[in-house]
Amino acid sequence: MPRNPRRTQGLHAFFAAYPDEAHRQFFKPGLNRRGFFAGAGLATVSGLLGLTIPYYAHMPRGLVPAAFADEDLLVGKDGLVLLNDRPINAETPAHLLDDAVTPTSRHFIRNNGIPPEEAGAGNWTLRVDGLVANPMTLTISDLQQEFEVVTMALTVECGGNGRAFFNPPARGNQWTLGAVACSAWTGVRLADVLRKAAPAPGIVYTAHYGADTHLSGDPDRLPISRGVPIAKALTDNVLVAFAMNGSSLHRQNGAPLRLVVPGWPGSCSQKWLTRIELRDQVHDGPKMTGTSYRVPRYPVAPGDEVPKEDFEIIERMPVKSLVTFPKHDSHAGRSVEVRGHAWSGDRLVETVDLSVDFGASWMPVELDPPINPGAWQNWRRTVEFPEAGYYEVWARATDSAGDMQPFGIDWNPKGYLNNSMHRVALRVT
Ligand SMILES: Nc1nc2c(c(=O)[nH]1)N[C@H]1C(S)=C(S)[C@@H](COP(=O)(O)O)O[C@H]1N2
Ligand SMILES: [Mo]
Repeated sequence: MPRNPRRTQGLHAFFAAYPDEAHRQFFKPGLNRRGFFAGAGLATVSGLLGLTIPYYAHMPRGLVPAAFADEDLLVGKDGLVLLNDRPINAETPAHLLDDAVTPTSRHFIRNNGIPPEEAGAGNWTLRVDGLVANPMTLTISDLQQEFEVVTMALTVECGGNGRAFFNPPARGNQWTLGAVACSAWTGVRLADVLRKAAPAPGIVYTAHYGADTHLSGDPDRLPISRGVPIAKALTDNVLVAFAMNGSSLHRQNGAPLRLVVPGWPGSCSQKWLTRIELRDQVHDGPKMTGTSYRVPRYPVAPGDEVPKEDFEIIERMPVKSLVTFPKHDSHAGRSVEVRGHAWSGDRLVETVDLSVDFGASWMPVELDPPINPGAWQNWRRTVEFPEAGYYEVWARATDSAGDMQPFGIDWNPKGYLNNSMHRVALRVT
């Protein structure tokens, strides 16, 4: 039993593992006879709040006090909205994604299980095995010494980003817009690592394994283990990354080692990466099969039941854009620089158009090329509003294959791939 749970394992994990003890330690009456906080040096809730808790006896066992609900979980994050605390899932409001390259503090968190304890990079190893002539176990310094180290800004978007807008609703984290980011990742190319392992002929798929644990606590169950077709794995912007925006990875974003597979569902980018296995068949790990990260092969109507065998694995993420300025539902003058980002799986975005008259007319923006392949594209345009009033700014990207963002959602049962247009309300004064 840790004596100071806030230092050793975090409030939430402590409450989950030892609800009675957490309750006893945290909710005992705060002040002793002499007016000091009681608790023999333990951080009681009363002590932390500087207040007694008159109704402490009624606090349900195992419930983390709301005053601390976000604080402990989102250390090192800035302005993220917590969607779930077990596992931790938090998204970034669109206006906080305004930077060309996403700072670590604004990179969303999508966990399927419980991250490993804070791990030093020193002892971490990556095993590369399966159907290879030269299986390897590499430390992070082996990776740094044996392969070229590169830094690239790479877009990672959760397959379920936008799920909150599905109607009928789809189960799962109710992401709105902010399960996407484009941080600068430093690491080595997965292709270089795999080539050194000498894949056997007939390899078709990778399988990725991480050190996080299943919510059930069962050590034999993995929370998630996904893979990608070998051709994707050999693309030269797929990285085994040990740094993010010039520092070590954030603990919740996979420290000390993760994959970054830009343009494909974020689930391909295994965090806390410990092993990559090469296979002569499609991977069948947790969240690869059934309906996970899959969509029907054909368009379906909301509410349709779709047989499991008609689902296919999501590969590239669809064309999409985000307005990061102005902030949704804000006030502005008559002249506004509207800006944001656009991306489309492994394709280029060719145009982004804006409408401020509910789609009656569209105007092109100034659109940058990606700063490297796999980065989102930044765009901007100054918009003049004819008079004061309520407006909506709509943004619509079109990619190199002619795919354009839809106005409405292409509905699917699990709520993936919502790339409908972003609409921002604006009060022009
Ligand atoms: N080991 C492990 N890797 C993982 C996950 C996870 O739960 N465990 N979640 C995946 C999913 S679904 C997404 S969208 C991305 C999110 O990366 P982030 O949390 O760094 O934003 O990580 C992926 N990698
Ligand atoms: Mo995801």
